[in-house]
Amino acid sequence: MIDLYTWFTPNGRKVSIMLEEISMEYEVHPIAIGNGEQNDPDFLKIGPNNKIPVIVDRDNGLSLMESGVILQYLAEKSGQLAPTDEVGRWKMQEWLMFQMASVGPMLGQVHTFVRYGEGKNEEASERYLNEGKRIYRVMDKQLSDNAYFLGDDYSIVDIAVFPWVGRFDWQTIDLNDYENVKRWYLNIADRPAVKRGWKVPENDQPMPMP
Ligand SMILES: N[C@@H](CCC(=O)N[C@@H](CS)C(=O)NCC(=O)O)C(=O)O
Repeated sequence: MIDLYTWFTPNGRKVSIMLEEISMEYEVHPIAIGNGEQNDPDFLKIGPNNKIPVIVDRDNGLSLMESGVILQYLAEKSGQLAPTDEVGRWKMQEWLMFQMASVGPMLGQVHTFVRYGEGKNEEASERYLNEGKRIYRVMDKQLSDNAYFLGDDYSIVDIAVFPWVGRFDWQTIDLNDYENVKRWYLNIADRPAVKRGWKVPENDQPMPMP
């Protein structure tokens, strides 16, 4: 049984989608980041970086922050959604680090400057939107020869990237400009576990469709 501390944001949704995919039992503890609940002293004991998501595994008492680590932990615990051969494991690290270091942080800046701060800082908006578009081109190329980021098999890398692409509307990105990303997105959006995980914690945000 996993305790999941989360909110309906891209990083939070990675973990709820993963838990739904592997059918692992979990209890949701909503942390309303807009109300500052991530700064609560009790939350900081398990999430010292003031951010969701965080999990606690009741089987062994382990608490983990950082979505990339949480996804790997759950893949290992369930024996699902991660390659087990040496080359496959390194390619998984490569693309997971790309998500954690580029997709998330840069598209997060696009949300900050292009959506929330629209018109306030043109230089920052342009810089991050250009970098965001470059990242979409990298993803489009990787998905041009591959059904999923790691090839033929759906994995935690796809789960890590999906909720970020799932804000293409906020990013003013037209998915029709990235046809391989669009095909990949529509395929994953259709998975029942992904639809369930998107709704955690309960929210009425529709999954945008290109
Ligand atoms: N590198 C972290 C980033 C987590 C993160 O940025 N979480 C956001 C929501 S998507 C958050 O909790 N923000 C609250 C805050 O910054 O105060 C991860 O991947 O888990």
